[in-house]
Amino acid sequence: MRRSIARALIRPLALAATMTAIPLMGAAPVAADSVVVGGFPIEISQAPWTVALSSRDRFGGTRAGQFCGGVAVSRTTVLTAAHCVAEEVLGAPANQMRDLKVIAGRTDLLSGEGEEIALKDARVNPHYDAVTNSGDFAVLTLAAPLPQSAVVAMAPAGDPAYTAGTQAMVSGWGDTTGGGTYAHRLHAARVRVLADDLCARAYPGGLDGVYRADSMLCAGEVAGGPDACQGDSGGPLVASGRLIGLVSWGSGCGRPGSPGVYTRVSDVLRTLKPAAAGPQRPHKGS
Ligand code: 4AZ
Repeated sequence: MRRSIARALIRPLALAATMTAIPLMGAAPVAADSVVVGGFPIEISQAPWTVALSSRDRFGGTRAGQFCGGVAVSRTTVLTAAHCVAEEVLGAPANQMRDLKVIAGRTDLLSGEGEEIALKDARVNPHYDAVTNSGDFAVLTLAAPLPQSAVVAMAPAGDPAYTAGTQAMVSGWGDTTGGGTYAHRLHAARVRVLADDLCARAYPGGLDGVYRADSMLCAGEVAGGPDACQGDSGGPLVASGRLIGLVSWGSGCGRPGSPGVYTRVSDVLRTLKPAAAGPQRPHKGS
């Protein structure tokens, strides 16, 4: 049981919501730490690259079907977490889901603001490892372009934005308390890039997962507090105006000694074929 609860804590909102044996309230041990995720509401104009992934068919319409976050890296390309669009979460391969959409330009999920865009293609990183969580990203191609103003640049390897101590901001519609309180307005939290050994020590392997510095990025506050949480997965961590991470996993939310773990965007760039990150993809999805 302990093991399965620990697994549940590093799964997206989506999987938690679809698991009957461990419903959302299975996240209770996190709330028992009385953590506060330490964010604040923002307007979408303050982080216009933040998008919501939605499937009303799969997750219900009360929060516009939101189940994960994503980030626009070109007018027709959105990055998200691989674990958000894995078949076990969606119940079908992402490319076969008719109502899988990206919601852009919307602060409040309950409003009709912005646009809902269908997908032309969804590709999970073929090197994604669901056991270690390494390579946790997927590339979504949109059926219609976003405004250029919604696009954020990806920080290349060696960018000083990856340096420990750098201030960054994470945004999403996920759990704001660690206890299953899902936001309907967009929230953000200020976190700091942390040294790899902090996460290596926090996550040496075992129940909570293993930190791999080549494909993951460690961020949060050493003392706990501001952090991403369930439902934020796939969303952006931005520093100095550039995308450095995608929300991926962690042990609980905002706990001292358990920083947030993000997909390292320089590793995404290294893995992607150059064409896949470009503004246009000429081929049609399957
Ligand atoms: C999740 O389950 C999740 N505190 C995302 C981020 C973090 C923990 C869990 C980091 O989607």
